[in-house]
Amino acid sequence: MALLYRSFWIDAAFNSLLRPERRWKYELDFHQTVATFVTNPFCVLPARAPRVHMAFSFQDMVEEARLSARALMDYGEHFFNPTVRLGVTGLSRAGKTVFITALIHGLTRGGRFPVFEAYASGRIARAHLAPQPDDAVPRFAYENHLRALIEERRWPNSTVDISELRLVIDYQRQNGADRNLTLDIVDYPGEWLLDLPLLQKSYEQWSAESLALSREAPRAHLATEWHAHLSTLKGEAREDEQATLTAAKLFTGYLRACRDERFAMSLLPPGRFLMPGSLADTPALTFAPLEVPADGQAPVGSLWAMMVRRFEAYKDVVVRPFFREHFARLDRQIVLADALAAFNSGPEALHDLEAALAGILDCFRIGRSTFLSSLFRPRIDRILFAATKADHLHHSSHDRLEAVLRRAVARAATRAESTGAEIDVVALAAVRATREAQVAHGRDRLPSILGTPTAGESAGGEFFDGNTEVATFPGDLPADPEALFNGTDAYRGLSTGAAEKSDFRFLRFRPPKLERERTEEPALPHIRLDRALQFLIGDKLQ
Ligand SMILES: Nc1nc2c(ncn2[C@@H]2O[C@H](COP(=O)(O)OP(=O)(O)O)[C@@H](O)[C@H]2O)c(=O)[nH]1
Ligand SMILES: [Mg+2]
Repeated sequence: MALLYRSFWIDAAFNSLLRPERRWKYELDFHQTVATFVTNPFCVLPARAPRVHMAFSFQDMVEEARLSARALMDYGEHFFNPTVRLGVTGLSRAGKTVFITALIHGLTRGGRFPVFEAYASGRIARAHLAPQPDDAVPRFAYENHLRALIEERRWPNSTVDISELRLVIDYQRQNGADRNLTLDIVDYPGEWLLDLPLLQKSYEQWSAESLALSREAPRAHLATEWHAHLSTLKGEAREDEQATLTAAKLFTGYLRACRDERFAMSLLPPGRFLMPGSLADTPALTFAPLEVPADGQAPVGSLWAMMVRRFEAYKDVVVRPFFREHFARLDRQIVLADALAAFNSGPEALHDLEAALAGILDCFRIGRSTFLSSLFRPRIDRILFAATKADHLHHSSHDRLEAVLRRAVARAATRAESTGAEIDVVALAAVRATREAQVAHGRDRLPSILGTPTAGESAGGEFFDGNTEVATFPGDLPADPEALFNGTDAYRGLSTGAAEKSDFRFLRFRPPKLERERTEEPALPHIRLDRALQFLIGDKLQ
């Protein structure tokens, strides 16, 4: 049975709730949104792709030598100063910047973390920022992000590069001894992580997989223009810069369209095509798939050979340095996922998210199987998957959101058992933008959330000004996550409607209004951020 969920808006003090014309502005049928999986639209996932182990090449030997030098340097530093490198990743807009800002603010300014044991029991004397340690990595702009959140009540500007910040935690061990723990927090785009599987693929394999994926719904529709151009290309033809430029441009356009909010696809390698930074327009970012035999050999001087060369350059210039300089040095990892955006978009986006999470988990295995010595292995021994923005749901649904993510990660996690890492799942909101209330409707009491939609948001034809508080009844997630993955109702999500008619199931709320008590900086409210902290660093503070 489909349940009707409705939202309606109120003035600041609930008054207009009582005015009948303001009620039931629009309907949300969340139940249908999520119980919609008809088929499995995936036939080509990174996790299922044939696993080719690279021959141990000269390239690998050079790479190992570099890694070992790096590892020794890190070890020396670690010896005098126990350090945990915490990787924070997730696709663009997953909530990395907000998560790190809230985490640092909470630890340095007295946040409420009852489940973070060392903190709650008073063993943490203080936490403070220290100079950013890596000379070539931008510093995480904590102060700017915090000012945006607290003083301007707006979300921080989006960032597309890696950044890093060092936090030192002075604490007392359980046996009473005073210690300090250095926590290096590294914020890097999840898109880069999804590039790691390319290290194990040939150009021909990558081409075949990308093409197969682009022929699935809803991608096929978005790829029409690129496919039309592709059909004019012959891999054996002479190399041709202009044809390559056009192919790369159309291919990038297709990737960008997939990432659009309405489709919310997650699996879009090569990641740097969508965030090129200083590499924009370089040959390493100017290539595209071709229709060539997966086990074939490119003729010398051909278009195909040119694509192969550039694909290999992408690995050399982009993927390997990321692996060596960043990924291989992490100790702990949190992977943030905006599962609600995927629900919002429809079933394909959820399956895509599942595939992307599988791809991410594969990275940890790839690291282990590719490089031989234990010195060079990624040392990550705990991975936390977190569904962000849980404040869009009533607390009665938080466990269910967690269950959905757990279900999405489960398959990949069983395959990835050999990673040797402990894996957990949490639904959290790093910054809680909503409050909860029971709103009476006739005899029913609806578990609702209250928040201020950002200016320009609309629902049911109503546009919000950024100052009006709204009560919405976001609906429940299904009690059994299986219903979500095997459901037969055919809700198609945002991806089927025209962009301007999109029925967003979740409003964007402004960050919360905080009351300053005397001069003290107020703590940012959160949901389960302390549980994440306990899992990620709790054991290092014993
Ligand atoms: N309500 C709510 N929104 C959030 C939260 N975290 C992130 N967001 C929203 O998600 C957007 C992207 O977050 P951001 O941290 O910039 O993502 P990043 O690209 O992964 O760094 C923000 O602009 C907010 O609109 C949260 O805890 N609660
Ligand atoms: Mg960011």
